[in-house]
Amino acid sequence: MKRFWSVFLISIFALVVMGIGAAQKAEAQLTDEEYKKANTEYFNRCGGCHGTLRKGATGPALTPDKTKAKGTELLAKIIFDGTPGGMPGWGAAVGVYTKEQAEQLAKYIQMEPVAPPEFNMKDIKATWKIHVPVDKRPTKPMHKRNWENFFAVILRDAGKIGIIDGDTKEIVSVQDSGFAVHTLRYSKSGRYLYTIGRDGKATLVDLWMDPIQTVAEVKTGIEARSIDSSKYEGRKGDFVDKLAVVGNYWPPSYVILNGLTLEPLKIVSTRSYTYDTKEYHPEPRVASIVASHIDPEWVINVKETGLVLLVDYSDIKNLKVTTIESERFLHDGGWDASKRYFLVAANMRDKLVIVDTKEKKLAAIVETGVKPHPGRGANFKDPKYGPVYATPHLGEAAVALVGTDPDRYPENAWKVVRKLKVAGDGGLFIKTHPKSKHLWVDHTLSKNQDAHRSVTVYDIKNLDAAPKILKLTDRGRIVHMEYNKDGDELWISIWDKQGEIIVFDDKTLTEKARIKDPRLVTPTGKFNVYNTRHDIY
Ligand code: DHE
Repeated sequence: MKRFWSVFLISIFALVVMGIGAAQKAEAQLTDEEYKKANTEYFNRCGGCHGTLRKGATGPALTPDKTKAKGTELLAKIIFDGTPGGMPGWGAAVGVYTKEQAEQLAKYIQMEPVAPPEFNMKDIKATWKIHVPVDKRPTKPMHKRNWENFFAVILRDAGKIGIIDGDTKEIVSVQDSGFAVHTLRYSKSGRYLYTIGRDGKATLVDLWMDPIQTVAEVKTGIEARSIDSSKYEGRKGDFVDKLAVVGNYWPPSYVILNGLTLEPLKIVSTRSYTYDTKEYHPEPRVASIVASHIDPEWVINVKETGLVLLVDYSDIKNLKVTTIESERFLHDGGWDASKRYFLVAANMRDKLVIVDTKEKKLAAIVETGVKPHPGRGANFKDPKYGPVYATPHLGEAAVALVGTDPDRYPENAWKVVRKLKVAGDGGLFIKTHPKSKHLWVDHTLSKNQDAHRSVTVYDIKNLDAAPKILKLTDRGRIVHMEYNKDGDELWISIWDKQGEIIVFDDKTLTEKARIKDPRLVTPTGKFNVYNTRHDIY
């Protein structure tokens, strides 16, 4: 009799669950196949802005209580055409969805969100592979190339990284990586390249080997965006190439790795409470990470809670973390020229947060404009206002210059001292170099085709003069700039299925070369070994 009741209750429970599932599907009218596809697309393209749990971040929440009120037709139109608030038109502008696919996603986001599974140490360890053990690696460079002037280029949709010799402009090597790699960093010595895919797969590439090889890999989570190495030298060089850290979007955490093997050493969850309203947040994602040069420390920015973590890696068993309350929606950022202050965008709050890593506290928060997006930003000396840090904006056609020298220019420190007009909104990246007199700005996500195919270039010595607008392509979008080691060439990507890299003579602003190769599939970020390793931007 007891057995009868348990079977009966389990059957009722199963019927209820199946009923809910069927009701959801019926309501949303998606076949199993369509649901699977929409689910994958959501995590690949939408989760970054709207959150893995659809609770919102850079983009608004997409929970059924919000989406059902809008209905399939309007949601599909938004997905296809984009919004003035900065969401790209995934059909009309970016061209990755048909109207039918936009409609399927519109139906999907009206259904209850499903949380992806957790990913514990056992799961991480199961993905860890050493391809070339440390003792089988060379102790000096095995080729004659000027490896400090290599550029590692993200070949986004190919799931690969291209290594280009900055002197000869040859593609020296193409290495497999995670899915749609997001950002790259180097080890302190510069010989190792760290890559991180959106799928949480990190790889380690040894630039000294001939041929260049991926020597280790590990998947630290299900979604990730950031990685960095231990850049503090220590008294005896104890931290050189020793550790790395990955910032996960899902599960919300950071994972500390052995810098030479990528062996996973420690996972730290970032689930906690928002800094202001003290509400529990189940998905506070790790956005940018930078490594300090003055302390054994990473600056780890937690998006949804608005907390900046200064993580001391000198003793990871007894981890010391300074938790700084700042502003919500922390995203991307970089050092000021002195590398004491870290500036990070709280993009949905239109602000830059400035952290003093020497005093280990918040220095200031400054409003700069609609959705600042600095990438790692750009540092130079404004002829009138002294040292400044510059950021473009996603939501307005302007660059803000913020004073960064509280000792010599206290009246300008942490204030917007100038705003420079650029050719479009949708700005993602900005770049200059200590040896250059130019400031380059892209407008990659502008809806205006002329703008997203151009760059704005200012003369730093004469910021009152009108900038030059250079139209560079008739297809794709212009994205991300990087200098060579000597600071006399500027490299820029044409982000297209068959992409190109344009090399400018930075002095004359004339084109020096166009790197074209069938392997240059959707090139996005480019990272010069010397400049990235020393945080020169
Ligand atoms: Fe990025 C940096 C997150 C969309 C290209 N991007 C970053 C960083 C974060 C981030 C947190 C800072 C990493 C660091 O410094 O440690 N990016 C996100 C997103 O969440 C978002 C909005 C949506 C998503 O789903 O990923 C997003 N990013 C994009 C793009 O669409 C871009 C243009 C192309 C792509 O890869 O899809 C893009 N993001 C980049 C690049 C950097 C970056 C090239 C590194 C710039 C640098 O110079 O450091």
